[in-house]
Amino acid sequence: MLYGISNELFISNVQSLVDNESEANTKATSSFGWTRYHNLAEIESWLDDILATYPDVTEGFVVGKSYEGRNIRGIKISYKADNPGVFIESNIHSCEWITSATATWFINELLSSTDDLIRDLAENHDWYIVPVLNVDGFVYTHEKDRLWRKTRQPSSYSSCVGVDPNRNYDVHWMENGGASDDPCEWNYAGPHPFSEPEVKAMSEYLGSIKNKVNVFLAFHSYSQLLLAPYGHTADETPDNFKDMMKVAKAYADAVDALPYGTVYKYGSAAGALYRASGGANDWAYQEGIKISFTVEFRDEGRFGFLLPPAFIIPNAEEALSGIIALLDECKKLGYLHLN
Ligand code: 0X9
Ligand code: ZN
Ligand code: ZN
Repeated sequence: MLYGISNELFISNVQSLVDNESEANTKATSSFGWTRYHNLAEIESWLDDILATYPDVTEGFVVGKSYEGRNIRGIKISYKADNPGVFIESNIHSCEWITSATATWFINELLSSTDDLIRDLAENHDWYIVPVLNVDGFVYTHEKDRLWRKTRQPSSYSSCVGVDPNRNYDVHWMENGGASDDPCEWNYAGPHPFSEPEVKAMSEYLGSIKNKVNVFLAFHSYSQLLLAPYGHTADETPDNFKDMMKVAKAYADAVDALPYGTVYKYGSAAGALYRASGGANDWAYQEGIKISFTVEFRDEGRFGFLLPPAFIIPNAEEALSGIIALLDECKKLGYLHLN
């Protein structure tokens, strides 16, 4: 999204959106589903249920601990040996609730759908999914400030709290004005690369399995974009950028074929959005994962981060169709080989 500007342009009364959202949340029953947004405790107990229901094909993992000491949890889904791997990082920006709602719906589909295409998708890839990476920020968005984006680690020299974790990876860190060195800014890169325990833990976890991962997707909102490397400059593109654009087009076309009329655009992060250094998908690419995207979900700014819960399932269906098409194209282009 276009930080600040589009918020003001499209959302004239953010508080009323926040109020509507929490009203929808209190009316709902306690059971898990995708008609409202859930807090971290609900997501974790749902994850426990899933792991208990599908013990033969799932495995819980812990990426590491957050600054405030919470576990960052993930799920691996594997139906057989020697599958290509797909890693999904979600909710690194804590206000982007649609990302974890989509990730949990997606996990549920992989495990419970009887549709042939989805069974193929589930059973012929190994899935590593982290529904909520920025756990401290996520709790903060539920309890204190709905639009909080950053981590919750205090600064040693400012009263402003938190770092933009998607500027904190050790990849062209702080280059070309792709992040801020001001702790009070929304895109503060942190005092040094990997200063945030969540980001450091993610890099170590992903680093430890990177040889098994062929595709990396970072779920974000909003703007309806697929963003390839790089974020720090538009003057340079990865050597397989053309392939990545084919893969992105396949995703966008698949979304376009659904009846919702949602349009996805694609390009490099710096080219199609803005300069943003130190991002997760650039880091994953640098580590050798050749298909590596930021996916910016709905919408285009009308609701922004406050996407009403009625859009969770449509958005998730778009992600599912998009990912099926994306992996299909990856396979055609030879990216789903074992390393
Ligand atoms: O600014 C970001 O981190 C992402 N947009 S968001 O509105 N969700 O904050 C875009 C990240 C683009 N990817 C890279 N810079 N690698
Ligand atoms: Zn550099
Ligand atoms: Zn984001």
